[in-house]
Amino acid sequence: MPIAAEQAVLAVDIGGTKVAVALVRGAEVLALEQGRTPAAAGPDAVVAKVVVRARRLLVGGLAAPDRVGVACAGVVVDGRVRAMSPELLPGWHDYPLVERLRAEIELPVSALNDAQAAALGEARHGAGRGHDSLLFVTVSTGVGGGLVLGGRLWQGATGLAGHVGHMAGGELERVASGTALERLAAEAGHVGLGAREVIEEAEAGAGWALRLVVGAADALARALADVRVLVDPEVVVLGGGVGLNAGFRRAVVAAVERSDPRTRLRVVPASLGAAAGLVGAACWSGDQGSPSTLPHGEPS
Ligand code: BMX
Repeated sequence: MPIAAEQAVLAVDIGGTKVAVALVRGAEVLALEQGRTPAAAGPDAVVAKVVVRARRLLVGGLAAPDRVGVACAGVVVDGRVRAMSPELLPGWHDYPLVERLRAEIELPVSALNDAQAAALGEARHGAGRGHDSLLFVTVSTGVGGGLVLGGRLWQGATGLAGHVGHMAGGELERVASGTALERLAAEAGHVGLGAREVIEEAEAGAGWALRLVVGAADALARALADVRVLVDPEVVVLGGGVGLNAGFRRAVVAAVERSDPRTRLRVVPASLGAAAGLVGAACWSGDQGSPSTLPHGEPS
């Protein structure tokens, strides 16, 4: 008997820097529309961007998705988003993201934190396949994370689980995020450089840049040691715009190698790359069957 083709999902990934909307089937991104997040303009402006891109994909007719899966930075509970790092997504206090999207796109919508989504994506289709447990870490605008334990995404009692950037009072995000590298470089007199340039400078041997990148990598290695002590996952999958940078990854691997072997974790790159959140959001939407996520209270 022929096996029915897996249904496509309209997947959305809202980060502090980039908004991506895609048609996803399994681990395959069939079509992608992305651009900068109008973060400073607030959540309604971000949703408007998502809707424009979604409509473009839907009229493209490449696939007819039957649902929407959203990965969004911030703590996401019951379709509502609260920023943990309000400076990265201003105005997201208790924002009804799912409700707003559902009003514009007549499909069932589900949402979860962006790094938790990426953890699920990598666990099912990426570098975490074959592992029972993993921590996904994104080093991007912020530093986020997601835990898969016993093969299941662990969001915690209130959706906060995995927010590694906020461990130890937020020290990791303050020194290791892309935003932090940019800010610290400016403070060291190198104004206008992005995280990528700072890493390039470090690789070229500039002492000031090396101090920043090694400082970021060491802070990440310390956080990973704490995660090992607390949950002892099999592997750490590193992603995000900065996390996927080869120079940054080398610095992280070196920092982990310098750390105490008793609490060391193995770090591997996200094999889905920048699509991890989209693929994970699509997986998550497939796992949700709640009628409350259907438009206008339609029965499932
Ligand atoms: C911050 C926090 C996390 C998010 C992480 C990575 C907000 C807005 N963000 O720690 O929820 O997962 O950044 O986000 O509270 P990104 O924007 O760098 O992808």
